[in-house]
Amino acid sequence: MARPNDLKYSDITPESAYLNRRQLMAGLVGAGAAGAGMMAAAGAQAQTMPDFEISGFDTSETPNTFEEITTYNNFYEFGTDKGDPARNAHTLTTDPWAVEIDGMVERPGSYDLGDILSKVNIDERIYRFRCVEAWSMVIPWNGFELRELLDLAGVQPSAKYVRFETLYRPDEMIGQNRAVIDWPYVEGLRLDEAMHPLTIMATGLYGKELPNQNGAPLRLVVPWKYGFKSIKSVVKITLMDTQPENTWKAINHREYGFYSNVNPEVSHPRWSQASERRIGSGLFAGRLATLKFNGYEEQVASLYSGMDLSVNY
Ligand SMILES: Nc1nc2c(c(=O)[nH]1)N[C@H]1C(S)=C(S)[C@@H](COP(=O)(O)O)O[C@H]1N2
Ligand SMILES: [Mo]
Repeated sequence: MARPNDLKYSDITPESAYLNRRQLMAGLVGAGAAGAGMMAAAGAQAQTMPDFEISGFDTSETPNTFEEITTYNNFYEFGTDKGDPARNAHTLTTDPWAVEIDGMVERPGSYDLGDILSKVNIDERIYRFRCVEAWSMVIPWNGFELRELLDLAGVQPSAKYVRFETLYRPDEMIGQNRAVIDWPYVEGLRLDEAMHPLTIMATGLYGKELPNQNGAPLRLVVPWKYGFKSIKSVVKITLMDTQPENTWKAINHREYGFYSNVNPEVSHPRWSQASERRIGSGLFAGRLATLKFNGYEEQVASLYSGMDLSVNY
């Protein structure tokens, strides 16, 4: 399937033209045998599953609208209601921006974002996105593989984990003036998860610059994990040999773990994870069956072979 490579900030694609292209591609896919595998995998839940396939990096599902993706958010630095980030995040200054990379790397230091962007390959990824709260979207990201950034810094052989930290700037992030969580928001990945080609640093949406409420100017996206792993507005990356703390696990380790892989078979202590509510009024909106590793089982299950996923949730 043809897909654009090296999409840059400057390659602005009007959303309507973009959707038409996507729908055309989805139509072409539908004419073939595609989708059968996913339908079979969904088994008894097939009736509630849209007919889609994940080909290469992209899902053929209709993306959520720009409006939906940018007005229904979790970004506690700007408030805890879903509409707060869209209302409040305009106060954030995202230029200049730099990422400090330290710990077990060959070339520690402050990496200017503009400089990073001149050295990596910006790509388009249409990913499924599943929040631990059991809502989901389909999001057309622009971004680059995290491993490209880690390679710029040169990961030392002793490193086993990657820690990420969000900006702490209460003057510009109104929610940080309340102790809702222990700021700054932090997250972590095992090194092999961080180096996986599905793991990206997003810099845009729909070919436009990433809106502040979605984690501008640079946010992690790990599509097979619950949304809270996808930390926003990253300013610091540390390579370590021990498992880093992550914010939601620190808040409540019984309810939120380090791995946080999407898994319909492992319930949250207060709700089932077997299904999800697709945001929006699109064709596939409504209650859908949740898929193991959020539909990316084929690509990532081998990372967890031999692990008990109900213990390592
Ligand atoms: N710094 C930071 N990153 C964050 C969050 C947050 O509150 N602060 N919320 C997380 C959660 S719970 C989700 S579901 C996603 C939401 O991303 P979206 O608003 O772009 O859909 O961001 C994640 N990253
Ligand atoms: Mo979330």
